[in-house]
Amino acid sequence: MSVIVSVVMGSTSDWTTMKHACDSLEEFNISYEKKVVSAHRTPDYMFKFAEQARGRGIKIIIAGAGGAAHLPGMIAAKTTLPVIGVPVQSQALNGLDSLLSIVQMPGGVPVATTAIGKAGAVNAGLLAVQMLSMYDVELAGKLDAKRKFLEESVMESSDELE
Ligand code: RP5
Repeated sequence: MSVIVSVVMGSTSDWTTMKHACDSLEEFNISYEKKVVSAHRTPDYMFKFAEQARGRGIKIIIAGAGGAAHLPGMIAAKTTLPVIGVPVQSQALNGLDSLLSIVQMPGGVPVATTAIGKAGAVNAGLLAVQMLSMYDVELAGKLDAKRKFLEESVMESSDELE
C-alpha cells in the first residue's frame, strides 16, 4: 500500500505526542510515514520534503512542533497539500506558544490547527482520515462505526453512574 499521509515532527521529543496521530491512522489502516523534520535545524531538508511531498503521492501532511513552532507553517508555504498542525505541549509555556505559532497563519497559506498535545494529535490523525473519506465510502463507513462506538461508550459510562 502506498504511503498517503506524512507525519512529521520537529524533534524526537515530539514523538510521545505525535504517536497518537499515528495511532489514529493505524486504526483506519491508513498507510503513513513518520519523520523528524526540523524547521530551524534542517531547513533545507524541510523545504525539499515539502516540495517533493505531492510528487511522492502524499495527500495530507500532519506536522507537530513545540515552542516557536514554525514547522507546519513553513511546510505549508512550500506545498499546496493540506497541512494539519499539532501544537506540542512545551515545558516553558505549556503549549500556548506552540498553539499561537501554528494557528495564527496569515491569510493565503492555511494550516488546520488542532488542540494542544495528545488530543490534538489524536484529532489530527482522525481529521486526515475524514479528509480521505471524502472520496472513499468504505472509510466513511468505518468513521461512522467509530462514532457509534464513542456514543455507546458514553451511554454505558452514564449508566454506571446510577
Ligand atoms: C521544536 O523544539 C520541536 O518541535 C520540539 O517540540 C522543541 C524542542 O525540541 P528538542 O530540544 O526537544 O529537540 O523544534
